[in-house]
Amino acid sequence: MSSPANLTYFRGWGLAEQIRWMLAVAPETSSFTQTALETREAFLSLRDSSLQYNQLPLLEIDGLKLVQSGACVRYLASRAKIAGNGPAAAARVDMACCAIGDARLGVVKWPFSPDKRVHLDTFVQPLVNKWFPLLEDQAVASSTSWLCDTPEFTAADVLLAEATIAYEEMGVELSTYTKVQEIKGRVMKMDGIKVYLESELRFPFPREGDICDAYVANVNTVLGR
Ligand SMILES: N[C@@H](CCC(=O)N[C@@H](CS)C(=O)NCC(=O)O)C(=O)O
Repeated sequence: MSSPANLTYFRGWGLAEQIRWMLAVAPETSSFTQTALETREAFLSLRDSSLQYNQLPLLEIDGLKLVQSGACVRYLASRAKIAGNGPAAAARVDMACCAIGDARLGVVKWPFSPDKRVHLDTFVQPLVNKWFPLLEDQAVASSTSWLCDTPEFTAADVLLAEATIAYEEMGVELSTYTKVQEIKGRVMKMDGIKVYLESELRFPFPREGDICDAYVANVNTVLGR
């Protein structure tokens, strides 16, 4: 890769955090850079030059300007050869990545909910109750140590670890999902992930208070809301 991949988003997690983990996990892309937009003007200029559907995140890699977070994850998975080997495994991995994306909706919406306790009780916990037992069952049924029954880890394991940590940051209790926790533990020990989590590229989770308010203000300024 001639120049490092660059990810453009806001100063926070949102739809970009899965992409950051996917970049971090692969040695070829772990030295990525990022641009956190601060102004409406910067967004409008970027929108006109680079955003195919007028939306962030934007991943610039291999001479491409990729948008749509799911497409970015898929590209990185395929590039790092962690998308599943062969059509059947690739479909299993893709299904799991999409399911984890559904399960993760509570993370994306979290900073924007005015009452965190209500959001936790009415939106986050029902999502967790729906998805984590299914993901745990899948991990238990797998004949390997990884979610999708693959001999090596895949993008689904990386995204599962990321979503689990995000919910734990909100104070959701997930310790009973023991297989999910095992996968999370192994992903967190991966070199690129360890470096990323301790680096300046990693934003704090906008749990509440100043960090949350600053993130919401950043998004609203950039999107002109
Ligand atoms: N499905 C898209 C959704 C992207 C999206 O909604 N991005 C927001 C920021 S998180 C955005 O750019 N909104 C501006 C707009 O839709 O005009 C993805 O996963 O990337």
